[in-house]
This record gives sequence, C-alpha cells and structure tokens, in this order.
Amino acid sequence: TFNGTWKIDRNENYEKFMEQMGINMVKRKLAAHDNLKIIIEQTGDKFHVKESSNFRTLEIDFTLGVNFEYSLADGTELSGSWNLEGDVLKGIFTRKDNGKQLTTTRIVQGDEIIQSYNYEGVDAKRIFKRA
Ligand code: MYR
Repeated sequence: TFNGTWKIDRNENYEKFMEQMGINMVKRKLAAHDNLKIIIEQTGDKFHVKESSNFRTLEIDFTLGVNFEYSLADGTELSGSWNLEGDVLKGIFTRKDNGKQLTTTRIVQGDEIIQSYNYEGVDAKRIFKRA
C-alpha cells in the first residue's frame, strides 16, 4: 500500500533530470535538498496527497485514470494522470508550456517508495522512507 507518510531520503541523477527540465542551477541546488514529504491516502481509486517541502505545502486529489492539473514548485504546469498497473503507479504528464511528456512511476519496496522520472531521455529517482 502507498498509504502513509513518506520523507525524501535520497536522489539519483535528479540534478541532471532537473537540468533537462530547464531548471536553473540555483533552483536545482535548492530543489536537491527540498525536504520533500508526502502523505498519501488512497481510498479505492481515489488518492489524496499532502505534499510539503521547503518550497510549499499543497494538497492534491486525483482519481486513477482521470486527468488532473499539477504545478511544479517553479510554476511549470503539467496535466496528466496516474494509473495503477499491478503494484506500480504509472503517471503520464504533459508540460503545458511545451507539450513534452514527463513520465513517472511509484513503487513501494520494503519501507521505501521509489519514484522514477523520465523527461526527454533523462531518468532520475527520488527515494522516500516511511516516516
Ligand atoms: C502526487 O501524486 O504526488 C501529485 C501528482 C504528481 C504529478 C507529477 C509529478 C511529477 C513531478 C516531477 C518533478 C520534477 C521536478 C523538476
């Protein structure tokens, strides 16, 4: 289950990924240490996610398979959806500013959530531990 409170533990290739996203160096340095925490509450195919970081706090509601809007901390707007395939959450999002795709997956492994990202050929991971 994805339910619970998850705190960022470590990143893999996240700076390269952010660079590919066009995020400037100062913001990348800050974002690499954003103290991201997510609280996930899943009820059937509905999710409620509370996100908090050094940048902001926000709450997101989405239903599996249903498009919704999400803005990154730098204001970049995405539109897309999450789907569940087996135990894997798969997200396909489109940047509104340039139409390019950002794909992401979440899987629970032991006491960790591994979130993978891909944008324009660059992969990254952010790994969260259960709080
Ligand atoms: C959630 O489930 O937490 C809310 C929806 C997340 C949508 C997409 C996440 C992509 C985040 C990409 C971060 C890239 C920063 C450069």
